[in-house]
Amino acid sequence: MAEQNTATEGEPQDLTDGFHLIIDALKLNGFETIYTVPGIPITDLGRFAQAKGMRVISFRHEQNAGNAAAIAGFLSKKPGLCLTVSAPGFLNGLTALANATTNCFPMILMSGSSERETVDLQQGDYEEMDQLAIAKPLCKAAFRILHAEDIGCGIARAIRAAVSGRPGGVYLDLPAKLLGQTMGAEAGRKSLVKVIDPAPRQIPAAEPVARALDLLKGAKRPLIILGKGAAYAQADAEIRALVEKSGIPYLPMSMAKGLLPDTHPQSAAAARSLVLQKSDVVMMIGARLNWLLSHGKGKAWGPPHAKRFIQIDIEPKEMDSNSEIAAPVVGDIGSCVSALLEAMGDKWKAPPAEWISEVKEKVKSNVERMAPRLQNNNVPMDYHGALGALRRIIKDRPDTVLVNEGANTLDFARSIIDIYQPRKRLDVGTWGVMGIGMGFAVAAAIETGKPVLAVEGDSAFGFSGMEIETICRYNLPVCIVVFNNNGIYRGTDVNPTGGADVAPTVFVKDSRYEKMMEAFGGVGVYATSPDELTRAVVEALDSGKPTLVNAIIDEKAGTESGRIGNLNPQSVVAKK
Ligand code: OXT
Ligand code: ADP
Ligand code: MG
Repeated sequence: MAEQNTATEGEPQDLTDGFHLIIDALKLNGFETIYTVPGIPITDLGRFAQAKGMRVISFRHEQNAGNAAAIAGFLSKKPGLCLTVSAPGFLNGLTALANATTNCFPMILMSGSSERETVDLQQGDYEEMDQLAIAKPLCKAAFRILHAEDIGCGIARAIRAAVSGRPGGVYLDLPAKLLGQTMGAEAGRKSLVKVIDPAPRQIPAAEPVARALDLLKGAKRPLIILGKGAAYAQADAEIRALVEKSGIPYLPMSMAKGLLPDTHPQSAAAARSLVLQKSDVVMMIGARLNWLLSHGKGKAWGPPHAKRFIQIDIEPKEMDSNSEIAAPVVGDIGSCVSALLEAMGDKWKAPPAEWISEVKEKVKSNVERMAPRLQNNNVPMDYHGALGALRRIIKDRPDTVLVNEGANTLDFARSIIDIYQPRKRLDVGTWGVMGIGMGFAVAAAIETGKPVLAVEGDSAFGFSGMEIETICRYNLPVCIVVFNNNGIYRGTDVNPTGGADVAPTVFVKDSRYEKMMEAFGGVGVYATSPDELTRAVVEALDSGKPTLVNAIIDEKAGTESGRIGNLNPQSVVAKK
């Protein structure tokens, strides 16, 4: 890192600077990859990081770099790093930072910024913005480093804030002046901090564990819900052991699918409504009672106050946030699940046989009802025909990472494509946000080294579609399937006035998305039937070549907002 300063009087002194101290601090703490868009004042930071052996993945838009960092955090349990320029680049990255925080993914957004003196007097600097103030309410913590000697401490604080307790996003403000600041190389080296035990285990006390087990023991119709916190925790063997030892049916939230294979005999995924309605004691492991679980009350949950909840979560404030939690177990999931397993002993009694068989019956009938639809070879394809083909491919290649966004494309894929391994399904998460697709796909390929299949609604794809150039540039094994139904939800809406503008949900009909991929040297395929789709995807996964399959879906097949149309407010004025 050192340069010689010969300008000073006397003995020449080895110097370092802000750029190099940041890189050294990151490397000291085991960071290997930065997701970024270069520009003033951080271009050289990316260059030097690459020169020092870090992987610097350069995107076409910061939101996608930020989404890549966020999902890298989810997959690795270490903060993902995103590096942006000031004001507009920072703001572009901020959506991803806020989304990461909402989803409890650890990431650090590092943005270059203008000089404090000019920003604070609002004198109109290049890309002037008080970024720290803007970031603060949207993330877990926000820090600014003003002096080179504080870089070690600043990065250590960012790491701890991102991964300890409930994980989330952290903003780190890097004023341009900091990057060029110099200090003695030896003093600089000593100022760096290696973070020891960044996410300490949080072991639950015996009492809450016993309380939870008492409740579970007395249950007639128990249910376990696994959320993405359980997937994040990487306590896969313990969680599986707990589910299997308890004999209790479990419901995976979408990103917890695969924690146990979806074909597991205790999976109640295909009996969702029934188990929510009829269960009497529900144990959530790394899942919140937010909108995705109807806040733990209302019609979906059966008669009011008939349920008792056990919740395992690292965040004590989560308890009672939506419904009363009869048995809170606060701690990290690995420790809590191990403690439960131990306290269960060897004589744990399986839940009543009537409950198990009721759930199994429902699963069987839902699965059987769906099965024939998944075999259809209709042209144009419907969601079942197309996703049936992809389901068979994933079954044969269970280590493929599935990225999924859209409305109908998302909702049908969630229930149709079985997942067999933990953290192999990445999707729109807590906000239902469109635009995660290509960022997640890039990071999934880089972080896991496994093939990636991104199943994208045509609208969803558009939010990050330019990153197919990034995928081609880094030659990543990503196969994108665009479910092209000519628009948002459906392609059939019409402008009621008969005017020249099409309806707001409708796109250019029969768009040739595959040609975009060809423009960058990737493989483009136009697929009109499940057979053609199968051939194209199998070939892509075999070859590892960046591929985009334009899958033509019947434009009438979808429904408004997929499975969540009920969330659309009703107009008091009748639709014409
Ligand atoms: O038990 P029952 O009988 O109920 O049956 C259930 C299961 O038991 C059963 N099941 C099975 N049966 C048989 N076999 C198997 N294996 C099986 N597995 C399950 O199936 C049913 C359903 O099961 P599921 O899915 O588990 O249950 P359910 O009831 O759906 O679960 C409830 C939820 C809430 C947990 C679930 O629905 C869920 O997770 N939903 C997430 C929804 C979501 O987040 N959607 C995305 C947002 S929509 C909208 O906002 C969009 N926008 C606006 C926009 C956004 N989002 N972001 C930004 C930045 N800007 C704008 C846009 C623009 S979507 C969108 C684009 C859409 O267009 P596209 O072209 O991209 O996509 P297309 O629609 O395809 O055109
Ligand atoms: P889902 O959308 O799958 O239901 P959520 O994002 O709502 O999942 O919930 C995830 C929960 O997991 C959060 O409340 C978070 O605090 C918790 N969590 C994340 N990591 C851990 C961990 N290592 N130990 C315990 N709880 C965790
Ligand atoms: Mg669509």
